This record gives sequence, structure tokens and C-alpha cells, in this order.
Amino acid sequence: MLRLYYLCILLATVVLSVDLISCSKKIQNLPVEKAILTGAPFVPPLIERKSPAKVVVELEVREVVKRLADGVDYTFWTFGGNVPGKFIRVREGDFVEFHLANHSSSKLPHNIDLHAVTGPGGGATSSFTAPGHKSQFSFLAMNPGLYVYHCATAPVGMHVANGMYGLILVQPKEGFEKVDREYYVMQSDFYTEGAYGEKGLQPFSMNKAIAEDATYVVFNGAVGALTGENALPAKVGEKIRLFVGNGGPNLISSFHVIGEIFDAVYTEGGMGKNQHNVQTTLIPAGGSSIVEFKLDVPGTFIIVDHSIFRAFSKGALGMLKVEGPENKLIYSGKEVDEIYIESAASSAGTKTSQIITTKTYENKGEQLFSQNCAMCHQDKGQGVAGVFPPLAGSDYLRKITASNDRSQLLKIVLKGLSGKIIVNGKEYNNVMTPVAGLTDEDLVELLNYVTNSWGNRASKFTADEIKKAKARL
Ligand code: HEC
Ligand SMILES: [Cu+2]
Repeated sequence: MLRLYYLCILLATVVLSVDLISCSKKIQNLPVEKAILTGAPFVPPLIERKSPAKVVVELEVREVVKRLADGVDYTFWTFGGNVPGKFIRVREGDFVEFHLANHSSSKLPHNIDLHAVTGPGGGATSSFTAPGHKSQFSFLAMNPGLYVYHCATAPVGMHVANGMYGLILVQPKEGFEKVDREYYVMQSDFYTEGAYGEKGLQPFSMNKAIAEDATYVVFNGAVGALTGENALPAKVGEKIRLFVGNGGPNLISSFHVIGEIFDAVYTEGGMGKNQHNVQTTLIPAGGSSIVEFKLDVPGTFIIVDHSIFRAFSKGALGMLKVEGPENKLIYSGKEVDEIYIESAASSAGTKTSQIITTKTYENKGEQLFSQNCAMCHQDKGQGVAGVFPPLAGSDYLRKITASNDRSQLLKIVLKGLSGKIIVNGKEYNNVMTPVAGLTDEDLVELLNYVTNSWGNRASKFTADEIKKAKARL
């Protein structure tokens, strides 16, 4: 059987070769280069070539066990060893010779469907590759754009759900503007038997995948792949270009960067800046978008899927960390915080049915807490199970206030906190973003309120202590 199969392939190849002779003349004259492939968040360098080339792409499929979240492992099926797959960059008019290898340790055959290919299955039918084998096919990169590629071996949904997708950019032949930094960000959803955060090697849940009930929604293959130390670095004054893909398998992304406006968007990864001043761009499953923006002010800009529970409860949260001088003209930081007394005129027009009860605060500390912390830690500091740890009766907080380095608390507020922590015996593994705009006096009031409310007790912070601690951060 197998022999016959190979004979058929051989025959097909011979027939094809005759056809290829005329076309191969043209290709023979092209310069040959090996494609530079990069792992996310990195992007291969801009192609500055002015004419087509024959570009050889070598991609290896591997089935690997890796971290999906802290304490949570998953058997990912990958293009190149990581999720998302390696970024491929070619130029419009290039002749791409594609080599797909399937590592001998793989348990399954795989193939590749590149949305940049014009041809049946986008290459899938020609690239079906058993473990320990490699396939080759070629295509002409005719249409410039940012394209998703993915495995299309049955059951397709499962191969995609396990991480088999990546991006290929076909640069337009007219050239592509150089920017200061380019990054590769790809969103996708994962379906595990265990709930979000449940420890151990988690099997794929077909039922959840069919119900489109994602357990994880992440950027670049894992919770925290773009936060904390993995945040994307950049500098004030730079122009940034993000190549954003969505591997799905199910969800559509409402891609948003908090505190930025996309100066230009290449909607759905088509080649043309067709949109300007966009807040949130929609990225279909199996689709992409290119966004560009200039960085005017420093700070940590949070990258989210604005279907916001995915960001704060399922992992779809990343960070762009921008360093450089402030520009108070563009963003002032908090300028005024004072008691608001309604004028008689504005109250006069208020119908009784519209009267809103205004909360009165015991003191400044409570007000600051309510404005800066309560949305996550809740108004009595009780937290939200599994997501936001409690501050009321928190042993984690008590350990800090009882230690001789209380500056750790200030650090949490001003620098944020992420990664695994245990509070009152329960594990949290989430991201607290830094709280900005508080003066030293505010910090004294706020920290004294937090450390002396809801049963918490600690000696008072002084302005002097805060000042010294701040200087050491
Ligand atoms: C956007 C949501 C959010 C806001 C706003 C926020 N936090 Fe947090 N905070 C968190 C999360 C999430 C964690 C746990 C981080 C982790 O898992 O590593 C946390 C952890 C903490 C901890 C350590 C754990 C504990 O429970 O003792 C302290 C203390 C804390 N926050 C204080 C504050 C204070 C004070 C403010 C207001 C100035 C604040 N947080 C605002 C989300 C938030
Ligand atoms: Cu596959």
C-alpha cells in the first residue's frame, strides 16, 4: 500500500516537473535566500530588496509541553517550538520554497495552510507530513498583506486549539515604511479540562471548545507572555508597528491598547492604511491587523482584548513599557482632587427621580481607596475569589507591615504586582497594574487607611517614611 502511495507521488512529481520547466527558467534566475524566522514578539527585519527572490522557508513542527499559566502546563502543537508559530516575512513577487518538517517525536501528522497562498488548501494538501518526515511545496507570494497560517489536519479545530498558527507578512513591492520598532503579538483561546488556573498538565477539552467556552484567552501563547519582565519595551518619540494576529480557534478579538490611539490601522491585515485614529480594532479568528502609533508619553500601556473579562480573568493582557521624558502638555497626570460641591443652578434642574445618592467618605484615605483600589479589591477590601486578593485580614499584607521593610507595600501600589502569590492560603496569579497620580500626602492617607481598616492593624506611615521609601524604589 505504502509503496503504491509513494509511486503515485513520484509519478505526480514527474508530470508536474514537465509543467514546471518553463516556469523554472524564470525562477532559476532569481537570487536565493533563506528566510529569517523569528519567535514572538520579534519580527524579521524589513526587506529592503527592490526585486523578487526565491526565498527558502524551513519550518519544523514540534509537539511540546510548556507553561500555559503559572503551575499550568499544556501539550502545545507548534510551528517552530512555540506558540504562536515563527513569523515569516517575504516580499510581494517572491517565489517561496516551503519546507515543512515534522519532528520524529511527534505523535501526529500535520500540515500547513497559509492564507497568503493562492492554491488549494493554501498549501495544506501538499504539505501533509507524518512524524519524522518533511514535505516541500512552492508558491508565488502574489498578494501583499499580513496573513495567518495554521495547521489544517483533521480534526482542524483541535490542531488550531493546540497552538498551530502563526503569521506571514507579504511586504508590498512598492516598499514598506521603516518604523522604530515592530512587534509580533498573536491572540488565541485555549480550552482545558480544568478551570482557569487549575494546576498540572491540563488536557484539551473538546466539549468546551465546541461550546466556545474559553478557559484561557492569551497573547503569545501563555498568561503573562507579555507582562512584567516580558513587557514590550519602547521609548518616547518612537513609532511602533504591531503585527497582530488572531489564531482563534473561536473568539474574535477587540484589540485595544489602553491609553493609546492607533494612528493608523491596516484593517484585517490588508495592505493599506485605511483607517486613522482607531481606539479598538476587530481581529477575526484566522485574521490579522497591523496597527501603528507614535509614543508621546512614558508609562505602562496595557494591551487587552477589550471583551474585558478575557483580559482580567482569562489572561488576555499584555504590556508595552514606554520609557522617556514626561510631556505634561499631552498628559498632565492628576492635577486636581478636591471636594465637589454642586452649584444651586445645577441641582435645580435635577428631577427627583434622577437624584443620585452620593457616598460620603469618613476620611481622605477611604476616598482614595475607593477611587484607586476598590474597583478590584472591593469596597470593604474583601477581594474577588481567585482574581483579586483580599486586603481585609490579608496575611500577605500583614507580613509586609510587620516586617522591617514596609516599602514593599509602596512598591506594590506604585509599581504593580504580578505572578503567583498566596494570600490567606489561596493562590492568586494575576496582574495588578501600577496606580498613578498619587502625591506623597495621598499615599500616607491611603496606606494608613488600608493598613488600619477592616480588622487590619499597623503602625502609621509617615510622610517621611514614604519619601524615603519612594527614593529607594
Ligand atoms: C486593576 C485591579 C487592581 C487595582 C486597581 C489594585 N489592585 Fe492590588 N492587586 C490586584 C491583583 C490582581 C493583585 C494580585 C497580584 C498577583 O497575583 O500577583 C493585587 C495585590 C495586591 C496586594 C498584595 C496581596 C494582598 O491581598 O495583600 C496589595 C497589598 C494590594 N494589591 C494593594 C492595592 C492597593 C492599596 C490598591 C490601590 C492603591 C490596589 N491594590 C489597586 C489588583 C488590583
Ligand atoms: Cu497539526
